[in-house]
Amino acid sequence: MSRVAIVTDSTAYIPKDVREKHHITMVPLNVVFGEETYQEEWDITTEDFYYKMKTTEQLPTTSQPSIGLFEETFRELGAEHDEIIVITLSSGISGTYQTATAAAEMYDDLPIHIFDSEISCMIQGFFALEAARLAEEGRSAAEIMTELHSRREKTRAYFMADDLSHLHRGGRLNGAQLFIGSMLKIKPVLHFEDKKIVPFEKVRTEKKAVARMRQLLDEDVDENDRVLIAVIHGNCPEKAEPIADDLRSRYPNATVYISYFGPVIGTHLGPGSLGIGWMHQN
Ligand code: MYR
Repeated sequence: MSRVAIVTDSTAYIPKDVREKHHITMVPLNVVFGEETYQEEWDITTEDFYYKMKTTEQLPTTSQPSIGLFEETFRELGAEHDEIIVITLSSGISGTYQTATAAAEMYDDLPIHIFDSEISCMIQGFFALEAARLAEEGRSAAEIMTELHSRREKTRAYFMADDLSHLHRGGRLNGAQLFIGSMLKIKPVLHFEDKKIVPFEKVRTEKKAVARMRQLLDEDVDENDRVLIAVIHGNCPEKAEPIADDLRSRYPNATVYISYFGPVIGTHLGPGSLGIGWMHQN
């Protein structure tokens, strides 16, 4: 039986106890305030990050994990596994996928497969949890990779930023150049297209953006579907909780999680952001 190790990066925001339970290894990205670099979760909590963002004049930036950190992780896991699968945030918004690929090419002791989730946050986490479940069943890395590719077709996420200037400043908003002046004043619904973030629809208020995201979910998910849903927030659980409660009663066979935009993603979305993402399970 093949022993497959599952690795994901910190932007999946899978809580530590859940990762430990499912033997998922996490490699952190970095958030940088001035001269200080913090590996998220290891050196800075989400709570401290949002406090710092509010109280520090200089806004943060982010960077991918070093190639050395991936190599070290592969070496450690290589001692007890036959293959490794790494699940990264979208290669269209971060160099993490490329760095993991370069590290894998330099390490030839065992096969390493890199999966581009083409998304991020808890939705990326759903891929890691699914991979871990299959690895626990004894499935090979090739079988797990096939399943992950098929799941990617059944995965959606929409989100909005309370203040779009963070995404604009970090250069992660595509296809909006012509509209950016007017867009900064509204709350467009965003999504991923070809691995990049693009506006999905221009909506004027947060209330309408949330209603639109709900409607998109309703259109794609039938009442009795088995589906994983995440309601994700940037330091505003009070906005996410009622949405999640409502979804739990509307979709009895769904598993609905409340998750968060941690430091790295929070740098680009800012506080007050909201997202809804889902993955069909059959
Ligand atoms: C890096 O510096 O490599 C990390 C860059 C991260 C960019 C994040 C942009 C926002 C992503 C929002 C994802 C929402 C998923 C529901």
